[in-house]
Amino acid sequence: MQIEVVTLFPPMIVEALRFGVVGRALASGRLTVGTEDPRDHTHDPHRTVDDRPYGGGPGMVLKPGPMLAAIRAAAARLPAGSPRVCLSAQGERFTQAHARELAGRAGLLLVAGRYEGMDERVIELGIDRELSIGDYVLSGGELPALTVIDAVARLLPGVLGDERSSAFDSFSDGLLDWPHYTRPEVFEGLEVPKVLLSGKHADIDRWRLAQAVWRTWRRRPELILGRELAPEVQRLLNEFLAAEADRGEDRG
Ligand code: 4G1
Repeated sequence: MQIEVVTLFPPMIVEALRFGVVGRALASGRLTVGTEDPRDHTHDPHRTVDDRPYGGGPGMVLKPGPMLAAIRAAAARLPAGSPRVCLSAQGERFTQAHARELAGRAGLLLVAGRYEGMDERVIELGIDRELSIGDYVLSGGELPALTVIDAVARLLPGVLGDERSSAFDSFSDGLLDWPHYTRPEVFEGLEVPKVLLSGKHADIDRWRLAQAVWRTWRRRPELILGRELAPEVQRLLNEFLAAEADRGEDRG
């Protein structure tokens, strides 16, 4: 897969991608990431990329000319029809479903903003969709772009060990993780749950799934409500709810 990022700070993207799983995806050539700097598409001596907002107010806005020229230059290196995505707080919330969808494409263009954001006409002319990684104020779209690249890269064929990808396609998909433990067996007086030491793999699988279901229900019920559940997950949830009702814990 080929990803191009339009950013005023190319090293922020390139340097951050050198490590771990994504670093290896790049080294193996399964992923390539290029950058395009809007400053290289300016024509004045100061290489100006920002200007004051029409209508007044604080802050600066990215000038449309250099932004759109950079988007077009980056898009020209990608397969025709590659999605052009702007990272912005106004976007749809980025989820694993978006990551899966984007990982199925041969190319992807990501545009990171700075200052107060982009001239709206750049979005109209050069962007297909806007994605947001969450509701907080940031100083730029680079970390969101890196978030999307990381989530997408791990879904590319051959990037992860197949053990893990297949485990995540099973019914635990869409649930929070179960608790993890490694040696030592007792740490600062806290023991590893006995079942994990039993060597009974069916029991261990059941325990992990139960932990994932219970934790998800407790911490992120919206991940479960209104979703089609695997029968195994539904059964565990029903057991959990029945036990909760018995203990009268449904009042909080
Ligand atoms: C209005 C958050 C503005 C921010 C409301 C999530 C935040 C890109 C994201 C902002 C950005 C809220 C994101 C804000 C983002 C131009 C430069 C836009 C940075 C910028 C809640 C600043 N997911 N924010 N504006 O943070 O790019 O993708």
